[in-house]
Amino acid sequence: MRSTFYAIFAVVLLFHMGCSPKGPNRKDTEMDKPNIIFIYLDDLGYGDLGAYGATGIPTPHMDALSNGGVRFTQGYATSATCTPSRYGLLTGVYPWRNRDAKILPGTAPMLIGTNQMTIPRMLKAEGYHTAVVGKWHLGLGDGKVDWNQHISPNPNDVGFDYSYIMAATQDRVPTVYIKDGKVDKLDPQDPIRVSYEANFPGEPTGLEQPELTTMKWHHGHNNSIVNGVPRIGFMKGGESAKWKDIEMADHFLAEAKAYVRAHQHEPFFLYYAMQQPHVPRIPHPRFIGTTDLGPRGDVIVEADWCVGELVKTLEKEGLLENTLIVFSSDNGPVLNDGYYDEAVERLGDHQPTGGLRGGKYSMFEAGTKVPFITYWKGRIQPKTSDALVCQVDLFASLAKLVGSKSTVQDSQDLLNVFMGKSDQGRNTLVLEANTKTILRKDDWILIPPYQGAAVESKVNIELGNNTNYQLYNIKEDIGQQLNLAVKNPEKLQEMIETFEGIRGK
Ligand code: NG6
Ligand code: CA
Repeated sequence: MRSTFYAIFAVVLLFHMGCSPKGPNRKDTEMDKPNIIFIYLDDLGYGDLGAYGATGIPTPHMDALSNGGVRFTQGYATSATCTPSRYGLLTGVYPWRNRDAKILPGTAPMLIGTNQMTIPRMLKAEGYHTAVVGKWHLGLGDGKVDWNQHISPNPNDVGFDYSYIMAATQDRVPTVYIKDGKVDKLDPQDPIRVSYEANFPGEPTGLEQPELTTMKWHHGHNNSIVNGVPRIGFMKGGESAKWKDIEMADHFLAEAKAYVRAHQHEPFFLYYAMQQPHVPRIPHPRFIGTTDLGPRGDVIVEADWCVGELVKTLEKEGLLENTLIVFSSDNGPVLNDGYYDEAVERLGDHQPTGGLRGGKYSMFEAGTKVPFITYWKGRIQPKTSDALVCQVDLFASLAKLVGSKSTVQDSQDLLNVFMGKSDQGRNTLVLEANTKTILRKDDWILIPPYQGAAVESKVNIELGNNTNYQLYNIKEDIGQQLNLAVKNPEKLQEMIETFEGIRGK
């Protein structure tokens, strides 16, 4: 009796002191400032995980987020390629407003303005600690980077308190990790040099010495060879700093877990930007053969395992009920993206696009419609939502969640939709692929006339170029097979006007 009394007394006292008995280090009021984690995959397609219909790739951990959260069927990246999508995600501004928002080389300058509002900057002002771990690909420095010095600007100059990144992509030099603006584990006696113009004399390349490669290039990807893999761009030196591709997943995961553990006593934002299943697809050996699909399937299983490990860490630290997880991908899927890795040959009946038309780089649906899940244990009730949502909306929605007054140009507050309390998403959305823009409005898609190849033959993806207007009703025709532009001139006119109203003529 006596001990029960004391226990109740202690709990009441804790509440009065503003402490939750569950998490003694986080005040109750901070439930309004949950930790926020973006798990962002690279080139993961709409149909690549079980929760979105895949049967050939086991993704139990991603599926668990989906089954316990809101699974969006109409969730979009802003763009069909990486750099613009990441720009839209972090700034809440459509990437087509920034003409430099294109796939960047590893030496490109920082794309986000150092005075520009970003999600981490907004959250920082609300008391969050903020970090990015993984793929950056938004440019670094001023275009004249000396990779042996502190690089500025870096992610820490656009709102992140901590950054542990690769500069661009796994297939681009420099193939090193960069921690808070400095190349990690660099030996000053062996300086790094990087160029996207010319090779450094005497350095082997995939083009000239293919016998030194263990992964064969199909198109592009024939410059410097690192770990047997020919890359885009030239690099010399920096041996001790070079990453090991097979360890990359474990390496970023360890960083992400350490960050969560270290910052659990304050609200934190972690942008966990994973590298899978972008090329070169190199799983840790323990994942080889976990699917019948070859490396592309195996790295998705590896990514799924990482997601599971991160969630387990949150659970173990008692943080799962106080953490909002947003899961998505930067653009749609591609099979052969420049290396021979059996992605095409071993596909079987797996459909990375989930039956959508196009793929990465494409104006068709598979370019930008991606898996999109919000998960918050105890706060978000499981459901499937057909609401139209875009990654560009996370800024305004999270600002609403944490009580920030900051606004940015294109982001809409869809917090209730992301929390599963409403199905009232956007009405219109302008999407981008290789600087070309299209309109989604309600169930309709307008692709204006564009010059260019119908199919990008190297990757075997339909790009959506056509010299005529294309109009699709994707509710009735999810695969975009029926162009209704001629049949439905009123709708076409309405769409053109809306598009020009947003985009400008
Ligand atoms: C392309 C690369 C492709 C990939 C892509 C960027 C060639 C021929 N192709 O230019 O392999 O790296 O850029 O992908 O070099 S993204 O997901 O980062 O946008
Ligand atoms: Ca990508």
